[in-house]
Amino acid sequence: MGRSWKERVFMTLLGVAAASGLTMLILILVKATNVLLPADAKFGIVFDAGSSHTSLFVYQWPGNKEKDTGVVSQALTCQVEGPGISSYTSDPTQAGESLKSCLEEALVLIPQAQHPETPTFLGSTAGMRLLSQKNGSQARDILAAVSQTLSKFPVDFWGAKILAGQDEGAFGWITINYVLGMLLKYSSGQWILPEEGMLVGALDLGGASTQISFVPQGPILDQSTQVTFRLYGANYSVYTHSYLCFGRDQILNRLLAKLAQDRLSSQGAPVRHPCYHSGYQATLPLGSLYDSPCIHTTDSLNHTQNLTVEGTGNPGNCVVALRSLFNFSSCEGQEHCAFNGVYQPPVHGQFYAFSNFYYTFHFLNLTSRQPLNTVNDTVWKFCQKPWKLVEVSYPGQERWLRDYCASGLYILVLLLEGYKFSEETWPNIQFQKQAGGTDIGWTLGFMLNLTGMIPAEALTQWRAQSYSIWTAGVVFAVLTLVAILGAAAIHFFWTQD
Ligand SMILES: *[C@@H]1O[C@H](CO)[C@@H](O)[C@H](O)[C@H]1NC(C)=O
Ligand SMILES: *[C@@H]1O[C@H](CO)[C@@H](O)[C@H](O)[C@H]1NC(C)=O
Ligand SMILES: *[C@@H]1O[C@H](CO)[C@@H](O)[C@H](O)[C@H]1NC(C)=O
Ligand SMILES: CC(=O)N[C@H]1CO[C@H](CO)[C@@H](O)[C@@H]1O
Repeated sequence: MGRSWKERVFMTLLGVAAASGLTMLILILVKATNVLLPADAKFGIVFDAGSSHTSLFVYQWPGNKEKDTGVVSQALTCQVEGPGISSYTSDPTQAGESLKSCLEEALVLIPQAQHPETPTFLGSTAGMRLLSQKNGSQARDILAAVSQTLSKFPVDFWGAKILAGQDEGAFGWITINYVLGMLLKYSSGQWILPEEGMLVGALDLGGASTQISFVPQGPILDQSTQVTFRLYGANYSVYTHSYLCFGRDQILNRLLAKLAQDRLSSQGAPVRHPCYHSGYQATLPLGSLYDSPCIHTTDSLNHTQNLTVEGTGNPGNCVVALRSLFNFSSCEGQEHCAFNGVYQPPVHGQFYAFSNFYYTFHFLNLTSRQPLNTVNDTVWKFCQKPWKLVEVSYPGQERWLRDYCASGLYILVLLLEGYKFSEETWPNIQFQKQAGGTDIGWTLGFMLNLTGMIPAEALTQWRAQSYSIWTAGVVFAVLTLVAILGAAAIHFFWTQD
């Protein structure tokens, strides 16, 4: 009788051990397949239609992890041939045609079965903003032509639009903070919100506009410069402003137009350009300068005229000429004011400076966090080099070569006198094109926002699920162990009899 009682307990305990061991194995397998088996990658496509050219970006993320932070990576970039889409005013269909080959390249990379579910966007920036100011119907025609071309592709096309300057700044800020993992961190088994002080600001210099975006130390006193987000359960209040006509190309054109106008008194003489190297000489068509709404015509100018320009290589005079393109007097007597009467709280925290900030400083070898006086010296020395010497030193780079002096000095005037960075805050600026293998710009932030990939609320659900699997695993492990030990004990005493 006693024997069969012990036998039954023994068999029961073995049964429990087997069942609970099996359950534990299944849980481990579930966890492992989640981690090990890559869910099908998903893709998204964004066209960045800038004022001077268009780029395409393909982003990629694991299908089962879209709500995690920092898992979206850049899979491909493609530079569209030809000028920015805003240049196709006389032939809008060509604007659409120009985008085809990059999109075809993207579709080769993305598995065919996924094409229909690949969200595809086109965002255009200041070049189209200017065109829509100048001639709204031309801007609409171009967007319509572009949409018509892109909607013929087997992708999930979400449309082509002109981004507001404020969105361009805000999405750049989201991109850099997302890529750096500043919005959410995974640490010791859970998601945590990083401290606010870790957030970085974004400095973007496009062809036609420039953006500054950061979280200031104090409150933002002018609501028109504030954007607020709720990301992963935290609220962010970001200062952002976009200055139209302060992009690199527009500044260079405005500078030339200003110098040409100032020369009016001495008709016929060549324009002496302090930002071009000494010995540089060129004849430029004057008419094309006045196409832009950034440049105000004075009637007395004959626009069909060609302009003869001579470089003088004088960085001091170049800075004076660049300053004259800013309106600093409109900020006089106001405490938190940048230029052109725009409110700006004092810069705060680390900044990433990308796009033309990066390209210009990369050429000048100034992207390794050199101190301000080194940067100043380097730019001034470069400006003072004779054109002959510059030309032979950088063969094959003729296209922008004459402009690095002006854009280098412009960056210094903009950052120091415009945005009010100082010798003290200068080391907080990093000139960088990429972070974590992803180009810094507005495109990633734009796609994350539109596809709802950054949830407003915290990742509690994910955490709870992961936590309960983990707890259950431990419970079953203990149960298995107890049952096996129990069975062993019974067996031991039983065989003692
Ligand atoms: C805009 O462009 C169209 C065609 O290119 C032209 O017919 C029209 O007059 C322009 N409108 C303005 C306000 O310049
Ligand atoms: C600068 O801004 C002020 C105030 O907005 C304006 O009165 C002045 O005309 C501007 N100056 C120039 C040179 O544009
Ligand atoms: C940047 O560095 C490279 C390599 O050290 C050098 O050849 C080039 O002249 C430098 N460029 C400038 C603008 O100083
Ligand atoms: C900065 C920005 O434009 N954010 C937008 C993100 O998307 C939501 C809706 O999906 C908009 O309401 C926000 O304005």
